[in-house]
Amino acid sequence: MSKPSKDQMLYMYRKMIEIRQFEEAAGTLYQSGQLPGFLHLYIGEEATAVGVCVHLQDEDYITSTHRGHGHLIAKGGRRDRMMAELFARTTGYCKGKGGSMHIADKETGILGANGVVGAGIPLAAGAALSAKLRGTQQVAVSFFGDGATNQGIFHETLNLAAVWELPVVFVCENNRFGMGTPQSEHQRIEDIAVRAPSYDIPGVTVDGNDVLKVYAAADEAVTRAREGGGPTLLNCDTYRFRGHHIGDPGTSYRDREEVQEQERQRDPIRRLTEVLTEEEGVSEDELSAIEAELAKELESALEFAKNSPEPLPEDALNDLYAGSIQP
Ligand SMILES: Cc1ncc(C[n+]2csc(CCOP(=O)(O)OP(=O)(O)O)c2C)c(N)n1
Repeated sequence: MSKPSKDQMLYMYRKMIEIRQFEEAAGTLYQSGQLPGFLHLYIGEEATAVGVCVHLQDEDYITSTHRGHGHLIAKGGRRDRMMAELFARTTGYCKGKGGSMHIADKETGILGANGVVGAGIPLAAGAALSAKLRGTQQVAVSFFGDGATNQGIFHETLNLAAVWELPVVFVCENNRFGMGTPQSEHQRIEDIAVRAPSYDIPGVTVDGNDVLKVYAAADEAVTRAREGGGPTLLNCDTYRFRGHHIGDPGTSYRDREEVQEQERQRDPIRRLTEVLTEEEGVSEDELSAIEAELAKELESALEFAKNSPEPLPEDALNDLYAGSIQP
């Protein structure tokens, strides 16, 4: 099992903190009525995005979901431009017209968050096909939830990606629920990796809240894709600490005690903190300094977003269609 260096662990710690801080701030802003649109928080699932994206280069691609902020930050998305997008400002990644569920950035290979469940899966395969035809070493990664693995497009894409041996990694984030439906009520299987052998590709399940386990499994899957070995289904067992979206108290389909237990036992940031302090000789002070530095950076991101202009009504139809729109 490959193990990250201490520097890589510190990098992953930083990224998980960046995500957690962003999500906590977004939640507070939304609840105080400052953000338009919808919000699905990724809190508790940070290790999956970070443990996978640490293996990707700028030129590699990801496709994301409605719960996408963590994937985007892990892939190199900037928190100031993401926050500006959430505030619907012109400095946002989509000039304020996309919002949380549509953030995309060609420069960093972010092919988009996506409000349609499962819709990012074939986009990643398409990007992987393009890389293969162009003869580059690029890899595409698709993130999606357990609910998305019941969509027809999941099966069609895995089949074709296997047949064409595409450089793609399918990353399922099994956070145990599809909206208010527990996994046991939407599919008979528990281990989603068992779907991989039907397409003759490797399927691996790891503890998605242990960034070191995700790191090792993703290392293998990304290397396989990059070296021409075709796709992998990587199933990360995780847990959503918050409601499905910001307005969901999450009390009708799971017990408060279950959530508290998960938070106590499986917080991915706390787990990496323990490894860093107990095994890698990093002091609590060093970690607190990283947190403080990132909190300051987030403050600037918020200022940037709030002080940015709103889109003008006359620009409403610009950037929506290929080519220019004549009035
Ligand atoms: C095609 C489609 N069907 C239904 C919905 C409504 N919907 C939004 S999120 C969601 C649940 C998705 O669950 P999962 O894929 O497990 O992701 P999670 O929310 O758990 O991260 C559903 C059904 C949708 N957005 N798109």
